[in-house]
Amino acid sequence: MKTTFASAAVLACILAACGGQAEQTKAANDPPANDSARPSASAIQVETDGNTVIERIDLNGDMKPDVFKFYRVVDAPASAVAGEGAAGNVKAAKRALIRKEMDVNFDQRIDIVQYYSGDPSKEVMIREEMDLDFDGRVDSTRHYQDGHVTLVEMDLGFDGRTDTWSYYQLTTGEDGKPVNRLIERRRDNDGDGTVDVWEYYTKGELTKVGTDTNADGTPDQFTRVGEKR
Ligand SMILES: [Ca+2]
Ligand SMILES: [Ca+2]
Ligand SMILES: [Ca+2]
Ligand SMILES: [Ca+2]
Repeated sequence: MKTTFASAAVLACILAACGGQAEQTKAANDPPANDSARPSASAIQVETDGNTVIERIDLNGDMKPDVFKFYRVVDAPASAVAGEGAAGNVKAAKRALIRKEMDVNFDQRIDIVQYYSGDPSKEVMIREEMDLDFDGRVDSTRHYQDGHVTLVEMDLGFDGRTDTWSYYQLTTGEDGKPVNRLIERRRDNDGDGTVDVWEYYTKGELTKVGTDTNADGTPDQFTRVGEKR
């Protein structure tokens, strides 16, 4: 739990330092202007490999890249693909972010991988994998749809096996505004790879717990909880 909290703090810090994805994309194309918050031009290396553009960004100034961004080139003018004068009057190649890899604790090992889908400047994250305890194994996978998280898979036991699945649903709140809420959480408490406990949430609160007493993989006994009214 301590590790998780620490890495979350590091993560928040890095994300803030990175800025939005639009700003990053822009920073690579623009001359190093007056914005000192951005990584300097020398901190960003751009490489073209076939139809993919790879951007390497050094955030902590040790000359080793910590963020890797992979783009799919869309309708590229020949000059831009060849890496010649994307500046000036030549229109730069359109490119769509497809993957972003981050080393948030600067140990040269990737800790966060984000996957994107969509056309240039309309990219949306579809999945995010995180190694929360920096041992090289993914502990959390978040799945997104239309910008909202739908499922979070967690390895809270940090043994390399998913033990917690949280399902979310976009719904309308009491104030009429859209709200993305936890609706169900499944847990594998004994770590054998199968779910033992099903938690059901209503309006974000735990209302029912199901357990599997005959080991057939589905809940058969239910307990209502938190009945206040
Ligand atoms: Ca670095
Ligand atoms: Ca790392
Ligand atoms: Ca891990
Ligand atoms: Ca189990």
